[in-house]
Amino acid sequence: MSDPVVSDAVASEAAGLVELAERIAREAGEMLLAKRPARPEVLATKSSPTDVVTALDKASEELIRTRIRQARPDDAILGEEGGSTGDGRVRWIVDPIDGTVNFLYGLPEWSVSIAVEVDGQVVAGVVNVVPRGEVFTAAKGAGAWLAGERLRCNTGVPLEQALIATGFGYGPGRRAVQAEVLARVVPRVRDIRRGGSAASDLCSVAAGRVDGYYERGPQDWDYAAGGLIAAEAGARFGGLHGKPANPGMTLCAAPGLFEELHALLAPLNPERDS
Ligand code: LIP
Repeated sequence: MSDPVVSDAVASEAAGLVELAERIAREAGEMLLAKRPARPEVLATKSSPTDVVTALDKASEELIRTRIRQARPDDAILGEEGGSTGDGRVRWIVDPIDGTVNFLYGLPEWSVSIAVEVDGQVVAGVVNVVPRGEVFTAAKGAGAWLAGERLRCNTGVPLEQALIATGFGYGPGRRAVQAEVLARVVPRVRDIRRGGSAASDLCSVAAGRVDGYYERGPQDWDYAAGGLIAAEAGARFGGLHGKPANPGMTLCAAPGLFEELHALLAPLNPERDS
């Protein structure tokens, strides 16, 4: 549930940033579709043997960084593969391929995610779910959109009727705790969906394709754009105990369901890895 009141200055800056981010996300998506081999190779692993990176993750981020530098050389950039560069009041938060394991296996649930922060506030978000040809966008105070349609999340859904998306990390300890938490969640909701891309899951909340989402572990680059898109579609997006969304835990659902999901999760102490 985004704070509807944004100054005209922020609104017009956000509109320009969304347009640029969308152009860049579409170009990166086209490059990935054109260059993805039948079975991409694993270039390296990161936090665990199953946390993989491909050459195209890096190529996508390099293309995105180049386009940002060409258009706005003074801006800062945080990217999943290249880390933090520059320091300006405007910061781009980039996931060149969110859902890399899906990309590796050829499952149609991966996305290019670009968010833009101004003075510490995310004001623009674009998630290009490339295999589906769907580009979700949002500008702060101006709503969330898909193919010219304004998005609204599902409201008035009680927990026991709710379809909930979630995900699992790359480390066995964290996965064991997430399975423990899931075992307590499953009997209390309609059903669970495991898409594999936090950015795309949050867009599914915005589009009413699921009623809610929660996950421990995704980083800024996984949820910044999707979180704004869901919030601009009327959902509440945050962490546990009043915190903003953070790698410790991210929750997203319409007001009412957000609180019910929080009441279910918080007592399970899910922000742990053993
Ligand atoms: C992915 C997240 C997803 C999570 C995966 C992975 P990546 O990001 O978007 O929600 O469940 O474990 O972290 O690694 O593909 O950028």
